[in-house]
Amino acid sequence: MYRLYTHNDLDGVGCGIVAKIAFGKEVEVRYNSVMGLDHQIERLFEQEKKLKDDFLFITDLSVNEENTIRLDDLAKSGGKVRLIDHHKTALHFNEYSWGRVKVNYEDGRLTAATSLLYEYLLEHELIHPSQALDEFVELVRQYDTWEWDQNENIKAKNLNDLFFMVSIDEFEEKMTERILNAEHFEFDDFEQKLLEMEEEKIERYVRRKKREIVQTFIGDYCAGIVHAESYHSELGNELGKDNPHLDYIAILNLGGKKISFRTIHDHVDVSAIAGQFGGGGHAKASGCSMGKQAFQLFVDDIFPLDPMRQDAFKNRYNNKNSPQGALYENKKGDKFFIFAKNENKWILEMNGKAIQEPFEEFQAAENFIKRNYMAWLVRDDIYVDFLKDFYMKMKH
Ligand SMILES: [Mn+2]
Repeated sequence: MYRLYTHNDLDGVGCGIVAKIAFGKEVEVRYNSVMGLDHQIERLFEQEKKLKDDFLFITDLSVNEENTIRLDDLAKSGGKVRLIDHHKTALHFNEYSWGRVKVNYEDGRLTAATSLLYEYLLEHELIHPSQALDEFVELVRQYDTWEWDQNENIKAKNLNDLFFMVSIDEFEEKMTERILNAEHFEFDDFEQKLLEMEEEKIERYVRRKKREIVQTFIGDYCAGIVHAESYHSELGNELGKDNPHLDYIAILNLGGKKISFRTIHDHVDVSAIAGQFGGGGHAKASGCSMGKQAFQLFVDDIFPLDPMRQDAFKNRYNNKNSPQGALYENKKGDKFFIFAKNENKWILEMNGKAIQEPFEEFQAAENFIKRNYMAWLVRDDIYVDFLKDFYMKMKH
């Protein structure tokens, strides 16, 4: 008997699907939340006295110290255990004979739990490879590592959307059957239609959230904070790209008492930020449960603050990166003007006076005023008035 304990996200369920394809009825699969796994493993050890006869896989998740000892004892007494994961925070399991943790492939691509499990089973000739299965595993990997975004592989994102539209059981059953019977992994017409509708719905949701985001400093980092129950990955990505001056985006789910952290930057490791609150994850995507301290910092302290003002987006004249100058304003009415003296010398004026040394890039100047003054790009009409004054002053 095979047993698989895995995560309840797409990558975790991808492991379940791969296991069902390999072992059919010979495997029992359990899907768990990050927080729920340890309890389930503890129960398994309590209730199942003949674990030594089974093969136990744990994928896409880590276990706590007590369960590590249980697993190690089981392995040492002849039981079969494998913990297969791709999270940096799980690398210490490689010290055990049963740990198989790998973050990158030799060529630099990121791994996923689904691709690692598939490769493990291939290597031990426990699964028959097929074109459709290869394609499915690669879609899951690209989604989980966010490589799909760079590769513009919408199919990978669609797979995750579909995953959230149906129950885990339904998804597992449908995908397993499809991979076993089809030559290539494809969506059917009905799913295509559903996915189009879902995409529009997500766009509207993200647009609404863009108007609710709040900016604040927490420690040394400038954070964007937003409340949202769904679409965390999409939100983290869109809000991050829209606001490159923010170090990371924190997405709060008060009902679930959870926080997700996302960043688009290499200089921030959000697994470390989540770690401060007892959570973990990847450098660019992580999460924690919302304890008292996190609630204080991310909810209570910022509740009185107004949301960030959005940059004007229909301008013809007042545009970012324009050498003639871009005009910003803040709540106090201060005006910020960024213009180019030459190719890599961007001057920043606040209320008509140059502040700071010139910046080498426009973005650095904008980051400075957005982080320190919460300024936004103003609409064309204000820009035109400003330029009129500017010109009049020069005449006198
Ligand atoms: Mn994963």
